[in-house]
Parts: sequence; C-alpha cells; structure tokens
Amino acid sequence: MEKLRIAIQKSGRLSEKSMGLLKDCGISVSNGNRTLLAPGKNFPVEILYLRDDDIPGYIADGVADVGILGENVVLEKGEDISVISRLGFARCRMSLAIPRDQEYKGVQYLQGKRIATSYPRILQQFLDENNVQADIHEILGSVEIAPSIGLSGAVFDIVSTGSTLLSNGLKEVDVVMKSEAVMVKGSGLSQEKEQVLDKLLFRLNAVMKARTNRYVLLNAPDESLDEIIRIIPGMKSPTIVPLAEEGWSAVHSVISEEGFWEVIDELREAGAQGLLVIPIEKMVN
Ligand code: PRT
Ligand code: ZN
Repeated sequence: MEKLRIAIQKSGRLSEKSMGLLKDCGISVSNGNRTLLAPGKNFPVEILYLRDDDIPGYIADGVADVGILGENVVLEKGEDISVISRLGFARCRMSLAIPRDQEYKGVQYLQGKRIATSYPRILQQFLDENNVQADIHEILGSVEIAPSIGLSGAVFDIVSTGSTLLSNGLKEVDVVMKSEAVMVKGSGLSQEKEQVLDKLLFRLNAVMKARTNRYVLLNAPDESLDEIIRIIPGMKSPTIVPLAEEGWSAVHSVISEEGFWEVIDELREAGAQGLLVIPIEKMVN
C-alpha cells in the first residue's frame, strides 16, 4: 500500500504535540532520534520532519501529502494547500503592537509608519483591506526589539501571553488573526493515499472529540431527571440507572468542555449530587 507522507515540525513548539496527536491516532514511529524520514509502525504512513516554514512548500510540491503546522504559516506562505482539520493546540494571535507610551486610535495610526514583522504577506493583506500605506520591514527573529533599537515604529508578531511585548515596552493594539495548529493537505493525492487519509481523519476526529468532551456521572432524585436530561442530552441520550435507594437514579452522559462549569452549575441547581467528571480517551460515533 502507498504510504501517506505526513510532514511535522522537527523541533519547536509544535513537535511534541504533533507527535502526541499521531500517537493517539495509533501511529507510532520507529526512530527515536528523528532522522528526516521515519516510517510509521502500524499504519501506512511516513513522518517527514521539517522546519514549519518549509511544510507548505513541500506539500504544494507533492513531496509531502499532509502536514501539521500553525495556521499563521499556512496563510503567510500562500501555497496551494487546504486546511482539513483544526487541532486545538498552539493557539496564538497575530497582532500589531506599538510602544506603550503611544496613543492608538485605530489602524490609521500605522499610515506611513515602518512595521517590522516576519509575516509580511498577512500584514500586507491587512493593511490593504484597511487602506493603509505602511513600510513593511521583514526580519526573521526578535521582531519585538525593533522599536527599541529604532528600526520600526510598530511590530506585527505572534502573541500568546503578551509578556514578550510587555517586557519590550510594547502594547498590543490590534489582533489581525487568531491561529492554532491545523492539518493541511495538498491537491492531487492518489486514491490510495486519500483512503489512508480518510482513515487517519476518522481517528483524528475521535481523538479530537474525546479531548473536548468529558464523561459525567451524577446522582439525582427521580423528579429532577427531566430537567437534567434537558441540560445534558449526551451522545444519543443519557443512560439512567436506578440507585439502590428508592426515588434516586444515576445519570451517565457526555458533556462538552465548552461552557463546562456553567453546565455543572445548572446540574447542581437542578438537584444533581455526587458529580464525577472523567476524561474520555476516544469517542467514536
Ligand atoms: O524551527 P522552526 O522554523 O520549525 O520553528 P519556529 O521557530 O518558526 O516556530 P515555533 O516552534 O516557535 O512556533 C511554531 C508555531 O507555534 C507558530 O507558527 C505559531 O503558530 C505557534 N505559536 C503559538 C507560537 C506561540 N504560540 C508563541 N508564543 N509561536 C511563537 N510564539 C513566540 C512569539 O514569536 C513571541 O516571540 O513567543 C513569543 C510571544 O509569546 P508571549 O507568550 O510572550 O506572548
Ligand atoms: Zn519557523
């Protein structure tokens, strides 16, 4: 069977989580020391380790079939590749920042200014959309120091906690895009490779769902069951098991991580007691 070639980051913020995700999909890799190309042990795939910036080009050229990387890099490279799954890690935003003592009243602030960035393409598009003419100065690393050394009046960079900006005397003034790790694929995969990819996506879906859901068990008086079922409908419908104590039941269901605490509050108000919340390993519909 033809092997699907998956490009992931060799070393950096994405590598460990990318490997972890593949592992959760049942793909283990035989080499410990990361050669450039490693065969998957129990699934028809090969793992290609690259710098994240090289992944879009390799996929567009057909050297790799799919890849895991930040959405920001996908957009910046502008290659003919498509996002097939959002992976929920390496979340960050791409923002404009200016010296803290400056007043920012809107994007027009940037008119005629010089902006340092490693992401000229995304920035140019944003400026065009806002009819701002600015001088984009591309630098590869340490963008955040550009204003303090007099290189630029603003920066456009990746922000996560914001502490890098803060410690360089900058403030975030506009979020241009939000990003997370995504899986991408190229066009023109063979039918056989598409089949392997379908299998992989099926597994990925089960893993992603499991990560964003929790199994919940609770006890409730029978008269509050209707209300509780309304709050947590579950995958199909919740399992209700009578307790040894007359008039009480146990409810088992699945709830989403999103709004998790609000749902827990609602359940308690409805009369639920003894709540247990358990992580789910895989979720297959
Ligand atoms: O060597 P290679 O080219 O493969 O790696 P790289 O150095 O280009 O990338 P890497 O590993 O640093 O990041 C890979 C991807 O992780 C990025 O493309 C983003 O999609 C995502 N990501 C998520 C981040 C961050 N969070 C992040 N905080 N990438 C970089 N940062 C840096 C940012 O550049 C800034 O210097 O962290 C600093 C900001 O962090 P805070 O927390 O101080 O705001
Ligand atoms: Zn990179």
